[in-house]
Amino acid sequence: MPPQLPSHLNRRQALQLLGMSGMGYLLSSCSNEFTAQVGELSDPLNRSFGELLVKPQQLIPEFPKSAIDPKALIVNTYDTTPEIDPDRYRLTIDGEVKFPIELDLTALKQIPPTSIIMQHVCVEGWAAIVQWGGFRLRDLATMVQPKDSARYVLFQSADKYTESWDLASALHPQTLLADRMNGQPLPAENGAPLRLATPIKLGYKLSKWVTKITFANQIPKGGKGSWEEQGYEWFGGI
Ligand SMILES: Nc1nc2c(c(=O)[nH]1)N[C@H]1C(S)=C(S)[C@@H](COP(=O)(O)O)O[C@H]1N2
Ligand SMILES: [Mo]
Repeated sequence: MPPQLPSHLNRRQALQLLGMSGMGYLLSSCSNEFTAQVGELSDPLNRSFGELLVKPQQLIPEFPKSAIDPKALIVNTYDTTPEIDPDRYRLTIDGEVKFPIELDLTALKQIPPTSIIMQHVCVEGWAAIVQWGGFRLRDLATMVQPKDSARYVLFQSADKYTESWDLASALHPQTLLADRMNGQPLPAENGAPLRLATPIKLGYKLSKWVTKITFANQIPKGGKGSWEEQGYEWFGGI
């Protein structure tokens, strides 16, 4: 795939958007709509990006560094580990967003880094405490500015694995796109160059080798997720 330039924004403009605070975003684009709804309680699934960005979300307590158990994490892959050339890797973000974009790893590395020590829980009966390093998915969302119509986030992976999430979970401050594991670069079998990590969802929701993120109004037929389409519960919350 030849490198493609972002369609609406150049990389610098897109990254500059990251400097914009959540409040700045609201004041600039949807203050009236938001203030009209302040105080109203509604199903988180019905909330827009602008509302969710400022809505306080409960944080899951982190584990101490001493709890990390590198041997407990079992590689659990649906098919095989895909081969990804980091120089040719691009992450596409599209769908119901104002600024669809395609970013290479150099651009992605400019997003402010963070990390979390959390428990990874696989429904197949194992769990592991892992430290994931990367950046917040909400920072990437701020760059592309999901439209009010965006309610779900769809993830595509290089191994054809698919996932679909509710917008609130995707924007949770502890939901990361990770490129580091236990203080080291993320190994290929664990999802390099980029995988999902969050303490609020089960292991099967945490796509490895993410190549495309689509903000959507609906989940397409057959698009709930690789395991969900075979009967796993969709929300996959912990
Ligand atoms: N792309 C992709 N992501 C995936 C999977 C997969 O097969 N393909 N397996 C899922 C499951 S069931 C689990 S438990 C975790 C396992 O992550 P790990 O292999 O890093 O332990 O990845 C999840 N993400
Ligand atoms: Mo799993």
